[in-house]
Order: sequence, then C-alpha cells, then structure tokens
Amino acid sequence: MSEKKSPSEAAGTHTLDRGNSNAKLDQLERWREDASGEALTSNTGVKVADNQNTLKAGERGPSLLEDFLMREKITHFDHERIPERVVHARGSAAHGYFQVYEPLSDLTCADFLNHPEKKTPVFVRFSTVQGPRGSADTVRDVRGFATKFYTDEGNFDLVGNNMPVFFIQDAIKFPDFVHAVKPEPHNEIPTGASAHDTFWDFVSLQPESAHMVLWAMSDRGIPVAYRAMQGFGVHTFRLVNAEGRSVFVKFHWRPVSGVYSLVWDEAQKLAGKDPDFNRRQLWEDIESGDYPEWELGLQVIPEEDEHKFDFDLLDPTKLVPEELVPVRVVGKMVLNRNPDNFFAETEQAAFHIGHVVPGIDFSNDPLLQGRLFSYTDTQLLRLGGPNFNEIPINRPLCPFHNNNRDAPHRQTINKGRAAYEPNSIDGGWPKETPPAASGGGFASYPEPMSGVKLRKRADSFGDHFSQARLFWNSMAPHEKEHIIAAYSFELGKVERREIRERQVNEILANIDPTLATRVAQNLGLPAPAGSTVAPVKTTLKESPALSQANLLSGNVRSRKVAILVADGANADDISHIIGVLNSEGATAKVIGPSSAPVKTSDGNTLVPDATLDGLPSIAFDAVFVPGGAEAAKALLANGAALHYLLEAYKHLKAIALCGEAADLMAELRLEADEGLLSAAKAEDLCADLVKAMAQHRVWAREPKAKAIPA
Ligand code: HDE
Repeated sequence: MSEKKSPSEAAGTHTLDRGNSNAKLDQLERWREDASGEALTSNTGVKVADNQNTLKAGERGPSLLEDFLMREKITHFDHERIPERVVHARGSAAHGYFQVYEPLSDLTCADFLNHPEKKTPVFVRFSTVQGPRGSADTVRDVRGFATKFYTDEGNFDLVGNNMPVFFIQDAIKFPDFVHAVKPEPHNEIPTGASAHDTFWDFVSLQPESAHMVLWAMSDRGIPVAYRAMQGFGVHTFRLVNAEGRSVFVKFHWRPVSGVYSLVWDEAQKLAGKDPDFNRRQLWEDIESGDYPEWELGLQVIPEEDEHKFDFDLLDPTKLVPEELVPVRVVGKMVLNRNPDNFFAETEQAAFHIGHVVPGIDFSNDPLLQGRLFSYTDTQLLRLGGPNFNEIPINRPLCPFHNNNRDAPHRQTINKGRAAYEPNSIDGGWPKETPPAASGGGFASYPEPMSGVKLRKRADSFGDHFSQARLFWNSMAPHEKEHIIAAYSFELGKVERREIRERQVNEILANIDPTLATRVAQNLGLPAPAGSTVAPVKTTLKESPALSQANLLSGNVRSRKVAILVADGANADDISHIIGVLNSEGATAKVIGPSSAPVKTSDGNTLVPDATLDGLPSIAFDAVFVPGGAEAAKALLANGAALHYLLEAYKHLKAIALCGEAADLMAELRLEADEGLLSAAKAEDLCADLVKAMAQHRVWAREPKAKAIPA
C-alpha cells in the first residue's frame, strides 16, 4: 500500500519528489538552498516553485490547461525565432570603439570625426552573404562588414563589405542577383556557395558583375579571419564641413593585422570541421585580450574632380585606385568586447545605410539610393514593427525625442499631451535644431538637380571590363593561379555547358586572354576566339594596392601555432618557442595524440590543449614539433600526426622541426624550403619560423605541394 501524502506533497509543488535519481535530487536541493542569485520567475515576476513538472490531474493524469506557467514558457519558446536576414544571415559581431587621430574639420562637421579625445562606441557585425544563419563561415563568398557608430549626434552606420565594388549597378537588379546566388529554389542546394547554375547563368548574362565576380573568385572570397579583412563602404559618399563645403569620399577599413586568406582546400575542410571558424576566432581573440583593430581610411575627391576619372564615381562596380587617390588614414577602431547575448545584440542589430549624422551625406549612386529604401523596410518584417530602434543594441546613446508613437513593442513611455509639432501645449517641444549650430540638425547637401524622368543607365556606366582587367593585372602570380582555380572549380559545378561557355567567351575573354584560356582548358572547352568588346583606354594598367601580397602586416601578431607533442618531447624546445611566440604577439596550442597528459623530457607533464583531430592543422598558421627521440618515434608511428604535417605542408604553412623530429620530414619525403625548417634546437630556428609566418604562406612551395595527396 502506498503511503498517504499531504495535498501539497501530492501536488508536487513543495517537495522535490520529481521522479529524479537521488544524486540529481541532492543537486537540485543544493541549488534551491543557494540564495545568492536571482529567483526564477514568470514574465510577470511570479516566483516559480517547480520548473520541472507540468500541472497535472494526478501523477499520471492529463495536463491541465490552467497551467499558466507552462503555457507562458512554451508560447514564448514557440515564438523564439525571427526571420533571418534576407542576405547576410550568417554573421557574428563585437563591441568596441572608434577614435579619430586628428580633427577633420576641413572635410566634415561630424562630431565623432572632430574630437580625437572621444572614444565613440561601435558595434560591428561581420557576415557572409549567401548562406543561411546556420551555414559555415569559410565558404567562398563576399563578407559583410557593418559598423554602427553610436555618436553623440546619433547613430552612423557604415554598412560595407570586404570588397570595394558590387555585382550590380542599379538597386532594381538586387532581388534578381540574390535569387540567382541563393540556393536553387527547387532543391535548396547549394548552401553557402555560388558554385551552381543559377548564379553563373545570371552573372554571365550581366557583364556589369565581371569585376566583382573576379574579386569573389580571388583570395578575398576566403579570408582567414575577420581581423584579416579590409572593409569598404563601396559607394561614393559625401562629407560636408561646417561651412557647407562638400567633397566626395570612399570609406576604407584597413586591418592592423594585414590582409590574408585561407587556401581553398583549407576553406572547404574548415566548413566541415569547424563551421564556426571565423566566429570562434573573433570571440576567442577578444576574450584573450588580443583585440582586432582597423584603421579608418578616406579617399577624398574634391567636387570639381568628379568627372576626371575614366569611370563614373557613382558606379558601384568601380573602385577609385589608390594610386590615383591615396587613402588618408584618419582613425582607429578596436573591437574589445564580446556581446553578452547573441540574439539580443547580434541578431537584433539593425543596420541601415540611411543612418547618417550631420557632416556625412549620400551620393546619387543608384545602388546606394535603392539601399536607402531597403534596410528600414526589411527590419519592419524581421524585427516586427517600426520600434526596432528602441531595441537596446539599436538605441542611440544620445538623447532622442520625436512624435513617432505607438506600434508593436513600444518601449518608450512618452510623457506630455502633444504628439505633434508645432504645438503650444508642451511649449512647442520637441523642436527643430537649425543645421549651422554646433550639434546642429541634419540638413541634406543642397546638390543642384535637374533632369528628365527616365529609366536609363548612364553611358558612363558602360565599361564593365577595364577595372576587372586592372584587378587581374595587379595580382601576384600565385593569386592569378588561385583565381583560375576558383573559376574552374565553380564553373565545373555548373551543369549547363552553354552557361560555362558564355562565362568564358563573353566575360573572361574580355578580361584577360590567359585567364579565359586557362579556365576554358580546365573545363574542356575550346579556347575563346578573343575579346567580344573593344577595350577602353585607361590610365592605369596595374594597382599594387589591390594585391594581398602587398598588404601583409610584416609581423605575426595573433597568428596561431600548433605544437605537436608526444611522451618524451623536448621541454626546452617547447618553452623556448612559447616564449618567442608570446613576445611576438602570437599564440601557441599544445596538440597531443590524445587528451591525456604527456611526459616531457624534463620529467614534467604537459596537458594538451587539444588532440590531433580536435584541432587539425587547418586551424593554425604554422606547426612546430619539438625534439626528443621517443616523441619523434611516437609521432612517426601515428598516422594522424603524419597527416597533420602533410596537410600543413600542402597548405603552404611554416613548419619547424627540432632535433629528432626532423625524421618526420624524411619519412614524408618533404624537401626543406624557406618555410620547412629543421635544426637541432628551437632557438636555432625560431627567427626563421617567425620570418616565414610573417609571409603568411610559402607560395614558392605551391607547385610542389599540388603533387602531394592530403
Ligand atoms: Fe545590403 N542588405 N543590400 N548591401 N547589406 C542587407 O538588410 C540591400 C549592398 C550589406 O550585418 C539587408 O538588415 C539592397 C551593398 C551588409 O545586419 C537588406 C542592396 C553592400 C548587410 C539589404 C544591397 C551591402 C546587408 C538584409 C542593393 C556593401 C548586413 C538584412 C541596392 C556596400 C548587415 C538587413 C548586418 C544587409 C539590402 C547591396 C552590405 C535586405 C537592396 C552594395 C554588410 O536590407
């Protein structure tokens, strides 16, 4: 016979009789007795006594509709998701600050660009474009680089990309472009990739995309890290100073870490082994105090120079070569704080190219003009109404008052009776601020306008290939090889021969004959007959500023090195390399055959940070193997360790082998080069290792490495 229970015990609200094991019961009891934290409550603040069981009619009886706690919890859960961004759905973000180096009063009256003593808070979101929210970070794609400056005069959003041009010239083509690049509608394949028929169909029919597609097929499409990417505002904007004088401007972000990329095989493998690769590094670097930094650069073009270039400044498929207009570096951004909550901050962040402050204004770039409509419109759906600027991550840090009222999720409790202007009831407040005053109101630059209403692309937008050729001509030999390989890979996935042919014969052949012929060969197509469009005469043949080979930082700050260990690994080598890397601002992780501690040569034990398969070589910039006969023997007999080194070699990374570890090189039949180093002790090769790492890859090894299976 079962024991009789009191009504409260039977209801299960005051006891911990929840059908749990004794161990769990004890733990729950301890948690309940700990009064140091916050009590669990309902959304209306009622303290919850039991968060484990639904209210039921008897222990084994049906659940009761009366259970308002369960219903509130499940209802909230049912509504947890919001629509992901139509594009740039996959992203990650961080907080930081921006500081201008010197007042830019000659150019702009924007307050945050005139006060070197001010640290303007920023929130920056990086993203891929094509893939959905859960897709991999390292796919070949454009990266978004959106910065929200919370200035004292309101929010300024610089919503840019890691490439300085775009695929289309007019906003009305954006839905077509996005439908073409997104997974194909019948089977939703491929995720996060442009290597499919609809993308190449569209771009091969749309020659204005030639320049940007070339950027996407270059190493820029597979950055190693967000901190290793440049950022660009893309469009031409205006700056306006206190006297009302305006100049055109292009915005640049230059990473202090330099610009460098993954190699394609690595990018593909990372997409499977660590789809969060970029997101994780951003997070971990900030947690460890190794803050990513960028300098803000401006290309300033006086109004009177608007028509002096052999392209149109308003055409977003063109960049302004730095050799024609140098970049003036004006300030620095540091990302130093991770968000507390991904959804509340990163997911709910609403960027908008139309969020400008006095001193910054728009140009007539037709893509920019279309974006001015799109960003608010999309937030209405995504964030559920027009009050999205009241969400903490979007709220300005300066005071804001207006007569906008009500609508879903209103947070502000407006006081006063007059929700209109002019009014006499509330003394006329809130009132306008004249533009000229310091901290003045926003007034659009009074650009003279005249024109006929029409739908027409300006003739000055008509040259689609010169800048693509400029980019191609500016690439280092290894960069050209990567571009050829990328086109061959992507077009190789295209099922329809006519699309491949069109891309080769009508697009690539107009950029460069070698590019077109090599891609044609790889696709098994006849070499193109020649260009189909007469080349336009241009001022520049090459722009060295476009090649990543010229954009390295020259140091190894934030680079990551794997130290492969096994029992018997030489302790001096390990401590020496760690010391050198730390002093250079790089980091090391000890990688063991398993998670079990390893005995080093000095009799101490070392706990590996990760295992060979847990953190593969693709997650590192270089590999170091300490000496020690026993350790070398163990690694030689370990297929995973051999694969680790082979893969690092194939990915053109610096590899340093000390003492007996040099036997691994012989076993793998690898030839020494400027990045494959061996010496008796760590101290004899550290300087060369650092030098090789600063070069990012051993490009000279690439032809040889291609023959190696990995
Ligand atoms: Fe965007 N873009 N875009 N875009 N874009 C969006 O806004 C749009 C363009 C860029 O991290 C959407 O909030 C149109 C160029 C970034 O939250 C949407 C056109 C550049 C982000 C939208 C463009 C960008 C977006 C989707 C052609 C580089 C991510 C969700 C006229 C200069 C921002 C959202 C973030 C996001 C529209 C072209 C950059 C739908 C119509 C060019 C970095 O509003």
